[in-house]
Amino acid sequence: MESVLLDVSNNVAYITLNRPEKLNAFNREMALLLQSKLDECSASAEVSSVYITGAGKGFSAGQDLAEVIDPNGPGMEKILSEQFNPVIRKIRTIEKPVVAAVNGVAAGAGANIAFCCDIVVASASSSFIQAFSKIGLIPDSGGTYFLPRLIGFQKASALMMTGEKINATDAERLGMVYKVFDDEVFSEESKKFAEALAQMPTRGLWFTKQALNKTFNNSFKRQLKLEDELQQEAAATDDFKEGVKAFMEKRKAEFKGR
Ligand code: LHQ
Repeated sequence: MESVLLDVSNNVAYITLNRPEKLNAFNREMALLLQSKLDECSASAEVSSVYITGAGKGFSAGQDLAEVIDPNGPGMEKILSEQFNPVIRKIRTIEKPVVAAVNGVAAGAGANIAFCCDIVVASASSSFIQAFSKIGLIPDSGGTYFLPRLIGFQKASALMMTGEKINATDAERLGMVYKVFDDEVFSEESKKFAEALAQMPTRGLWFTKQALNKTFNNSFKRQLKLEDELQQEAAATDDFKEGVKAFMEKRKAEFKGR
């Protein structure tokens, strides 16, 4: 079995991190495979949303620590530059919404991969740990960028320094997670969520993502300008025409993603 699985149905690319016996900790092969699966999702016209979850009881325990101390391993200098950072960049730049469906523990880079996704949903029994401080590392994989922006500097600072485990209810309350579903219905509900996104105007969602990608760095003035530019592009799509037409005709819109 591959360490990352990809299955496309109903216009959703279901990506499963698949090293359940290691709580889906990433070795080099797995990180590179996730990159190539994201590339496949990006290139496929059949894919309109991406759903990332973990096999078994965890989402991902971050970097496989056995590989870090393996003399034949990739070496510290490659783990971020070649393995995790490209994953984070691909998730932020893929022209489709990416849902992290956190089904269990998400630790270290595993948590921060979830936080860089467009929407994070979690099962009631899931948990989040900025595990890095416990082994003398700093939070990586975009964690120091996204987490303070999601939950505020103070709370991010505390979680990163203490390495405290946060349960799903608290994660939702803090703003790390959009929705929590009960364990019994998590798989079904989170998939329905990704399927609903796949039926939305894909280009419009991509323009929204582009605006959000810039929001933390742009001035107010530049952000208004960017909204104007992106809105012109959104208004030029067939989906916009169909959306307005369907509204006027009091029927459900049928979007084509273009
Ligand atoms: C693991 C792991 C794991 C290997 C569970 N590796 N086997 C960037 C730059 C360079 C270097 C390092 O990393 C990074 C990015 C990072 O992600 S750093 C942070 C790395 N992750 C961690 O420090 C988390 C380590 N794991 C844990 O603290 C616990 O496993 C958690 C709290 C996630 C879950 O605890 P439990 O539910 O009690 O499960 P467990 O500890 O029993 O784990 C189950 C198995 O998975 C076990 O294997 P075994 O053969 O004994 O059954 C663990 O050894 C293995 N595993 N995480 N990261």
